[in-house]
Amino acid sequence: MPLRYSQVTPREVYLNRRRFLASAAGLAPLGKSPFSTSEQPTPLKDVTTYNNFYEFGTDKSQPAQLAHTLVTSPWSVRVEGLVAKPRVLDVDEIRKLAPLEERIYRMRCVEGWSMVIPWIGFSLGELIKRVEPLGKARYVAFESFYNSKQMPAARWAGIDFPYVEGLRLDEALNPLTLLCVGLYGDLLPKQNGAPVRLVVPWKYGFKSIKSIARIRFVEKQPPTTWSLSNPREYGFYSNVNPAVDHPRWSQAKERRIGEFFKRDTLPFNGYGGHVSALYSGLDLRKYY
Ligand SMILES: Nc1nc2c(c(=O)[nH]1)N[C@H]1C(S)=C(S)[C@@H](COP(=O)(O)O)O[C@H]1N2
Ligand SMILES: [Mo]
Repeated sequence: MPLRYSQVTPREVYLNRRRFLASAAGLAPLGKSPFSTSEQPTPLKDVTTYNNFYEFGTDKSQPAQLAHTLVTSPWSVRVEGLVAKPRVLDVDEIRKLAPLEERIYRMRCVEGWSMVIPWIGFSLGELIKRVEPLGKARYVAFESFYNSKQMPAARWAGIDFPYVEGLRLDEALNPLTLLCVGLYGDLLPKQNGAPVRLVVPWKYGFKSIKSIARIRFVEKQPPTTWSLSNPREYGFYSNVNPAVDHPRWSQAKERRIGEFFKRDTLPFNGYGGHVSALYSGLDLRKYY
């Protein structure tokens, strides 16, 4: 098997290259995060060519080929609902809200594959505290940008758009929940959800909504795309759980992209130490 760039490049050289790209992209300075895994990141090529982004087709190779039609500038995100200070933020304002960090997270797709990705962003809580949620706000609803002209393949995807997701407010405030503007030292590629997305590493990948246009604070549990389209198979919580099989396949193991043998899937994708307290008293079989 040929060696990959990331495997033959000394770690220092590739970290410097990333720091260079980051400052070129206006992303510097980059702090390092204590939340990062020390596992080997999945090669950039795989991270950017093996994607789920149904707005650009249901085949995992399609987003890399089709997402160039997404117009990411200008871009604004409406932050609204049950907050004292609703705001419309453009991407530059978002990037400057808090110091950017590199966070190397494990990602686990509900389909049974996983990756390790060096994301760039900051905790979503940094944005949340600036809009001052009201006492009645218990959930956060997220909505992706949708435009049928920029996303012509969406009409064959079999799900409704705009793509919507949601978190309980305490999940959204957990420091692991990342508001993400880049990966591998550079701005987010369009197929990975440019210019701003969510990354929720203890939940199945579909909770990590891409290309966000709207963030709304609400009282009741908001609808989510996959539970709307198939409630028998996908619930609101969707915490990674090797003990609860998907109705059509086991979730006990996963294939790390680039590896041959399967690995055991970990409860909460290995992040239980940070998040399991969020679910004490909740039956995770019922609330899947
Ligand atoms: N708007 C939108 N966000 C989305 C999706 C999508 O189809 N549309 N797919 C989800 C799924 S199923 C996964 S596994 C991750 C994949 O993110 P990645 O391509 O950056 O690895 O994005 C999630 N976010
Ligand atoms: Mo996924």
